[in-house]
Amino acid sequence: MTTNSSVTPDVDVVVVGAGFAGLYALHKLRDRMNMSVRVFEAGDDVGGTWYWNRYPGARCDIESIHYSYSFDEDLQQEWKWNEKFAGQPEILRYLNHVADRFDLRKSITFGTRVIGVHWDDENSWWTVRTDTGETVTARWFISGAGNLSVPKEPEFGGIDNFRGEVLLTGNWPHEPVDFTGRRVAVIGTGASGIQAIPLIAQQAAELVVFQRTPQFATPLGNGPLDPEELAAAKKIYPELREAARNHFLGVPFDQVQPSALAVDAEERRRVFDERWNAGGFRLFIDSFQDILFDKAANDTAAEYIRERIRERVQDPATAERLAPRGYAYATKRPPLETNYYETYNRDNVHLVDVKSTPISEITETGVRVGDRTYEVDTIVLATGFDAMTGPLMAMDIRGRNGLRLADKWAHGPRTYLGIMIDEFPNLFTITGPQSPSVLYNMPLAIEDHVDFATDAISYLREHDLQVIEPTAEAEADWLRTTTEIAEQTLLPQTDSWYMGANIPGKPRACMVYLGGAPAYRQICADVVDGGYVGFELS
Ligand code: N01
Repeated sequence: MTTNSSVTPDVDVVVVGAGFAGLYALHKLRDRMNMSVRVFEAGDDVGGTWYWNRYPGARCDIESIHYSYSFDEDLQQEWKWNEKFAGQPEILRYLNHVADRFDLRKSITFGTRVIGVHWDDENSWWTVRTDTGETVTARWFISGAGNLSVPKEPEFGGIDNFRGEVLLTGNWPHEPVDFTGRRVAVIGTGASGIQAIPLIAQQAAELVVFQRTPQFATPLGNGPLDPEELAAAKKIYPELREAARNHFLGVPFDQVQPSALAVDAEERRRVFDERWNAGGFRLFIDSFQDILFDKAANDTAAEYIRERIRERVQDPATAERLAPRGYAYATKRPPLETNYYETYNRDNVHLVDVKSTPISEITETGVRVGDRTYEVDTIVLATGFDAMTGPLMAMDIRGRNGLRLADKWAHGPRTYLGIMIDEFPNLFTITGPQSPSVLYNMPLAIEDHVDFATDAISYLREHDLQVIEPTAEAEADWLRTTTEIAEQTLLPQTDSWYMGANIPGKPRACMVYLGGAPAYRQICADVVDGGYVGFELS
């Protein structure tokens, strides 16, 4: 490795993205570590996920008290959440507040997409190119490009032929969309579709929902956040954060019982009812510990949810079509809902099953399924994302000797700890594939990863070093570890974006570390305490 230390790059660090990850990384590097930083953001303002996903009903399904930054005590004390589960506008206001409070915008170049990230072997730095023609060199590169930021291309064609309006949940217009009097198609019933459908149904003249796989959706349980509850939480915020970080999902739940099979049917029902009524992710993560691991335990939760769906949907045939079968609960990311099932009791809402007969194409006037065309004025695509790897692949990242990340990951992602990649030195993937990421409360997952990256940078600087890179061996071990843990769960048996299985041709591989946030955090702490075990520093 030849490092020409007499020349310096344009900046110390380039960061991609101005969502939760990019904003915190910028603040930490620039304001706390006094480093030079450029941030590039494709959107015209801050917010990331919460900038793009403005569809009706877009809302976080982790409680607002917990789904927020913990890095600054004054910040967490001064911000007042209005709802138990914050809607997209409230979270976007929060992120704008953070940007203003720490004067972050001046270091961010908006409306600019990174289209090339190439390692310079001679100088040991990254050369970053943007779609506006700018080239910047940086010693370190931090991707805060998100996990669910590249929309999936649907399998059916013809969208360009449609004469009406096509809307994408993940890239929603900034002006409110008025569906009054319109015939609307929603394609997709994941978390986004399930949030949008009840609100679109209230306005549209007619709504046709195209469902491929029914979901195990459970109640969100939203409402105004009692100011007294918020004040009480703020008094113990540091303890709440600590408890959250020590929980599998990054929320301070503490009612979980060991096994759904160790109790009788009556007790199981009591636990499920209580968690169902309390809302949020409690049924999934705070009922019985073996739900994600044991099919028989999982079946008890799945049957419970099917029963509750049947109670809420008046037409038995529609209820059966909405009842998920053939895969285990929570092996697709479980959506949380408000009035979703009741929406199908409305006369203006129709459910079309496109599992057995898929959508063949979009025509000039509507959605074609088999020999029928559903004529509509507006099509809403809630068809999901090229999750986890898509945002990284989209930047044309090339490591040592020009190795393309797309080639390195041709058979699935390979990382060490989900944050660094062998042959891609000094590049940090915040909440990257094979880290807990989407199965951990995101702001906390992001803070942990940004802290890991910035601590590593500080360590290098303190030791007069410039480059950190995982060893091939550590990376191979991590792949083995994440795969072995995944195989102990039910997740690999289901086609989901967790497995890369929502995109035709994408390699099937588990995209998340399933050992839980506390175990993962301990592993990372041990790596650091051991002097960056599994990394080469130079
Ligand atoms: O995307 P999805 P999403 N024909 O991939 C269907 C997070 N999120 O945007 O299941 C017909 O889950 C597809 O069907 P199938 C959260 O992590 C969080 O809804 O592949 N249908 C599925 O029903 C979530 O998991 C919140 O058979 C087609 C849907 O489209 C993630 O983002 C809110 C199809 C896609 O569902 C992604 O959610 C929203 C086709 N050709 C999102 N192609 C919070 O509350 C796809 N589908 C925080």
